[in-house]
Amino acid sequence: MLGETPRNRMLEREKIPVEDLLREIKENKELMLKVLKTLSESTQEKSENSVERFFMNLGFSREFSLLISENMPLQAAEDEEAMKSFLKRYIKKHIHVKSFDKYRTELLPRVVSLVGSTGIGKTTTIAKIASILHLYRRKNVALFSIDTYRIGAIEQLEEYAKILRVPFEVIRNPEEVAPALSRHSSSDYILVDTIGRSPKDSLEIVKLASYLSAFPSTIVFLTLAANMKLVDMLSAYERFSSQIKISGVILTKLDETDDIAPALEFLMRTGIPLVYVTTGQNVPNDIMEPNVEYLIERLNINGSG
Ligand SMILES: Nc1nc2c(ncn2[C@@H]2O[C@H](COP(=O)(O)OP(=O)(O)OP(=O)(O)O)[C@@H](O)[C@H]2O)c(=O)[nH]1
Ligand SMILES: [Mg+2]
Repeated sequence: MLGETPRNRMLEREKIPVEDLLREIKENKELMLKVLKTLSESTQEKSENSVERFFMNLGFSREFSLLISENMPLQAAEDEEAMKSFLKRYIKKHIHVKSFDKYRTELLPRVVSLVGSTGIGKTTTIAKIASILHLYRRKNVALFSIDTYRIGAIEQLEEYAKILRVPFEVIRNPEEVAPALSRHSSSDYILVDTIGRSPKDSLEIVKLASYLSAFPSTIVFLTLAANMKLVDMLSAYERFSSQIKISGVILTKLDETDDIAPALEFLMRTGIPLVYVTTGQNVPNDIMEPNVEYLIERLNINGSG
């Protein structure tokens, strides 16, 4: 007990038990730790967001941008140059390119078919590939057209066949495949164009699959246009590959878009090899074997800053 001075009386009144004091200190400490934790989380989130945003600004989806960000080492997030070189390495690692010649079949002639949505550039691309094989590489090529609708929409390929002076066949039902093949058994390549209406029509794809399975062996390439939306590319791949084994992708109309991120994202997400890209309407010039460096250049990473 303190002596009875006014000051001591005041201190006596304010006297706080030690336990209370300790509890208060503990509570303050916990509060401080909480504040610090929130502060550090929000700084981290902010930097994650800006990394994610960087990839989204290049045209990748939010989901994929997040995936790339998560795969990026922390040091790379520190400056934009490091992010750019990480992205280039990531694309090079995840996009597979396979040249047309690397697709081999046990049986000859080698049969290659193109499938894909309407108006995507299948017939034009077949004509380009036929020109490369026939005119430049002196291969024997025959062109087949699978006409699932018997609507006679075959003139375009027939015209190309005439120009190239290569044989042309129309397959109007699966039973016609075997005799047509035997008529062209001495060919090196048979390129098969497919005609359909809406690829959204799953019956149409089933029907197409029944024609393609009448070939003892065929390599099927899915044709997609670079200006398609990612969701449409993914759904075309899903729908076609549910019925038909897809061995690679041909990306058309690269000249028609400045935004090639969806196409690159499609290739990285599916892991399916890219066989050719086409860059215009001219037959046979506007086609090239894909070069990932060129695709990265087209992504315009350096101009995005
Ligand atoms: N800009 C551009 N146009 C292309 C390219 N490839 C094809 N086209 C054009 O796209 C249009 C459709 O091409 P087609 O080859 O007829 O397409 P398809 O897939 O055979 O179409 P359907 O047989 O109707 O399903 C034509 O006008 C072609 O000239 C390309 O790489 N770039
Ligand atoms: Mg066509």
